[in-house]
Amino acid sequence: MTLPIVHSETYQRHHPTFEIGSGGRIMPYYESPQRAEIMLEALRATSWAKIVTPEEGRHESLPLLVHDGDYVWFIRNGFKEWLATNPLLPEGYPPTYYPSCFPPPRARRRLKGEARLNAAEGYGYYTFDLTAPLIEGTYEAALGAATCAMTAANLVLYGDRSAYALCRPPGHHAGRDFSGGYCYFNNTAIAAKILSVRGRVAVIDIDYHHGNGTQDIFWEDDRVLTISIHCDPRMDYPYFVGFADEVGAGAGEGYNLNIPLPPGATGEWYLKTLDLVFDRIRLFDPWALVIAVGFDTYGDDPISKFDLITSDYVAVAQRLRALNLPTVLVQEGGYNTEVLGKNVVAFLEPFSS
Ligand code: OKP
Ligand code: ZN
Repeated sequence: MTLPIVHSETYQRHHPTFEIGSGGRIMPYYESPQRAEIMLEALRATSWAKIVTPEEGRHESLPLLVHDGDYVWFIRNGFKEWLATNPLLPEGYPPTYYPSCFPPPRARRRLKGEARLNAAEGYGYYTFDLTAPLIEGTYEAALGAATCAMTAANLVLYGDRSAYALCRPPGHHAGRDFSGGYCYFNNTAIAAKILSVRGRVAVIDIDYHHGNGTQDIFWEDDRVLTISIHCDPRMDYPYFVGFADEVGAGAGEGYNLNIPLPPGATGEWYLKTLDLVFDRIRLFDPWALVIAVGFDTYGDDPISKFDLITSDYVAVAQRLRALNLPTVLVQEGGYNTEVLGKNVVAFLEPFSS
């Protein structure tokens, strides 16, 4: 009865001070280091969690498995280059690179690979909202999270039945060449890509928000089936993507499945939806499963509008476990720090046997 929990302390290097919320309100950054601390503490207190340190070394080519080189370059160097331009820094918080200009529709194709030349504003090319700023430790933390996902994937490749990566910052909004929604490198996609060396892999994203980055990365891929159950984008973030008619393209047509649910969705509703998804997964016949785990589907999450309770996570996990596939679990969202501990324990326990 054990489950490897892969965790790296480097997440602490990423701690933006504030976020710009609805109505332009300045609020504390919801995706805080505290989230990981709380989940780790709760897991440590169980009998079955086996805390594992990530594989040693700086795996700097890892993000290139799923992201473009110019994008990775920017996440790695953009902050330093920006700081060297001596930007006007507001007082009272550490230097934080928020772009102030974004490419208008259809203009983006022009600057591919050249956006980096403008150190002061180039980041506007690479990020689609204002929740993924670059600070001094962002790259290190994002690389650390990617390394945790890789380590969990390798454990499963080499015979563990399941492994969990306690990733922070999260990754499922990060696409081939964009960040956003607290995400920089797509940890879930990295795990899936690694597992795909052995055959077909299914990704199921149960975070409250659409996994638009994962969808983007595997859009034309028929080897990785991407499925996301999330709040209807007409009603919540990421607003412009995540609709049911987005099914993939080229060879990947039919290998992306979006299931939007209305705000207020309960555990009962959620479980019924899961059953539908299982038919698609069985038909695809993958050798392994990657679960992008979010606890922001919880009723009292501060930024979300679903209505799940802790026992629902047990039921969801039991069903996913019953698929009987080697499984990598990758942490995404969940922002109610009062309940993150009990929810992560409830969800992971079925995977410990
Ligand atoms: C990341 B993940 C709060 C707005 C928050 C960004 C949400 C990112 C969610 N006022 N907007 O999928 O949990
Ligand atoms: Zn989320």
